[in-house]
Amino acid sequence: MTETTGYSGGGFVHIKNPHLDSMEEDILYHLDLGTKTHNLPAMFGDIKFVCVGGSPNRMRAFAQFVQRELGLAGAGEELPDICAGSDRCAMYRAGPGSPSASHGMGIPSISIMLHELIKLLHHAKCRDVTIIRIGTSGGLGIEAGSVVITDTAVDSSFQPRFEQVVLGDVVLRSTELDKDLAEELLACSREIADFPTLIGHTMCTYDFYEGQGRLDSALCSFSSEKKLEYLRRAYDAGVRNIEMESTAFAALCGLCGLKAAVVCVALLDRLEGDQIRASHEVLWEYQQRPQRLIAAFIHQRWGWPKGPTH
Ligand code: R2B
Ligand code: URA
Repeated sequence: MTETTGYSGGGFVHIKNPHLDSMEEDILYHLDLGTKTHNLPAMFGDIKFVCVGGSPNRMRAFAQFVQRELGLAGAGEELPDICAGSDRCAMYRAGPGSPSASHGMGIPSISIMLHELIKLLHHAKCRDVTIIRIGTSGGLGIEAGSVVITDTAVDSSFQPRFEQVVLGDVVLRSTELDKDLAEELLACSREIADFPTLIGHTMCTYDFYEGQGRLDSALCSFSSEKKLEYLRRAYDAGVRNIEMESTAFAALCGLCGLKAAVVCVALLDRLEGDQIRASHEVLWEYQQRPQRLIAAFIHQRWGWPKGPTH
């Protein structure tokens, strides 16, 4: 069975679960929020834009960065973690109606967080929400430090699909992302001249080592030639970077009516090697590149005040 993306009218988040309506209370366990304990419409009803990324520290840095870049009130002050009661996810307000939240590493982690985040948007009655995942990745045939805007998330056979096992059956979900949003982001990148940005397919794997064809794993059953042959086939199929969340992200957001994009910086070129050798300073600067692009996007889309771009 294949489930495909569909946007409904009204811009509401679609929750495709009839059981939710009959629940007296919905506890969003990993976010430490709930429909009885929190006034979700008052806290989150103004959300138009959500940015998610792997690490709590990076998402706090992103919220602080956006506040600084856009000269918003509260810039420079300590930011409270909205999900402080949970050590699984962190959430910060990057500005009016725009939280930034962490999802951990890999598909199981991002799936849990997204189910709860999407229900949160539904309970809060949010409309017309855009969601962007920012992150790191391994590049394929591109310069380290390049930023890839994903047009299509593909699995490790280069197919645009996400396999979810439901009650023992495999359900195939489409991994379409919003093409117009990707183009809008690319247009914003032209304002930032000091790093390359491109659109390409992103391959999503279940593992960082064997799953991404690394030779430096604890177990390795293939030769260097086989690895390169696989990565070249991925390149020829249009893949320009590799990470670990994009197919699940694209599938869930698409099915629930959120306009979604994935923007990741490449920490290395996987055709050149496997180990991430750049210094902490260089990696820190690389990780700021997707954040700078998103700040330019927020400025362009919502007209927020604009501060320095770097
Ligand atoms: C990119 O980087 C992480 C692995 O180092 C993973 O979460 C991803 O998608
Ligand atoms: N994240 C990944 O998933 N792969 C890389 O090579 C680098 C970052």
